[in-house]
Amino acid sequence: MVVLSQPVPFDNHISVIPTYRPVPVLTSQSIPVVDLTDPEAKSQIVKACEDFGFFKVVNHGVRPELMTRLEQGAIGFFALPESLKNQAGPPEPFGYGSKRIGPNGDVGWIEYILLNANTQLSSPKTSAVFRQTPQIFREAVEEYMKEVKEVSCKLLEMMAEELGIEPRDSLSKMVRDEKSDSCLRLNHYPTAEEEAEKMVKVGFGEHTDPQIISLLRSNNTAGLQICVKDGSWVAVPPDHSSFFINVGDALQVMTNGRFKSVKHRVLADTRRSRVSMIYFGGPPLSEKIAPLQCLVPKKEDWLYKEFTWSQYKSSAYKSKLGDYRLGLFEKQ
Ligand code: GA4
Repeated sequence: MVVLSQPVPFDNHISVIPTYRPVPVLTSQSIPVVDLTDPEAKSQIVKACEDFGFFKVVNHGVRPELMTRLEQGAIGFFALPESLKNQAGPPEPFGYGSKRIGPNGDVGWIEYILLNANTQLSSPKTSAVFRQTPQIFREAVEEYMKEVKEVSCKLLEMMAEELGIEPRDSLSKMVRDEKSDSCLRLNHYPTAEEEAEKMVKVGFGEHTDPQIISLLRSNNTAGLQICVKDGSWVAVPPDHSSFFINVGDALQVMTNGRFKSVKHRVLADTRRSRVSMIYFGGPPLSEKIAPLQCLVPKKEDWLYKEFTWSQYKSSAYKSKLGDYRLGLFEKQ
């Protein structure tokens, strides 16, 4: 592996997309919105996971004050001088990163902090994040992780019930496990006012999330786009009070392809900065991932081979962001 010691200049290799081809904006009619207090919520969630692998959740129970507190803390960190931020980087994969995403040459118009949900206190790079920030930031991170983990587990239990998966906690227990390999990503997509108006920068290139489920919350700056069934990209209107949920690769496998791991990307807004926080609910490293027996009893009907989460992760970290990672695990 080639290790670059110099930072990549801001403009180098970051893809740009002409803005004269605007993508359709998903309206509240077309984007699935699930109110968690609605008695129909379970069936709506399953339909959204089948049709889009993506939906928005309202009435989720996470305190708006906590969301704002975490956002403010993240803004505080990103406002620090580069030299201090760099003490928490480069990410391995946890810690502070700027422009480079993953170890294989992907770049974006972004800076970020990646935190492991379980060992954040013991990793040297993430301890450096908290050394540079006030104690209230660390507290906000911890409280937030607890609350979003609960929402993730609730969603996974609602899915399991609707799909008839027994026991009901078959999916959620992987995320609830104290060894669960979950993480939190805090992203900052800076403004780019000096840039030519005709082009927008790719903040985070197209990819699917490897884990089971992702919960994204952003400020009110646009940028997130999802790829729908016909292959076209649609812009998701931002909503700082809601969560946007992505089905991840592991859930696609466990449902034998019934739920789709949604391809998504973020285009940076040239005038307004975007701050997002994403919780990725993942299984423990030793967990075996395969289509669930109760959904697909006959092994010959399985579309995927069984693998451990640790095997999937190591292959993911050998891939480029936009690669189709599930290909390696499909049955011939
Ligand atoms: C995409 C989803 C999450 O942000 C992430 C990313 C990870 C990283 O940034 O370290 C990866 C990417 C993500 C998938 C392929 C590999 C790993 C960068 C990369 C090129 C934290 C994750 O789990 O997978």
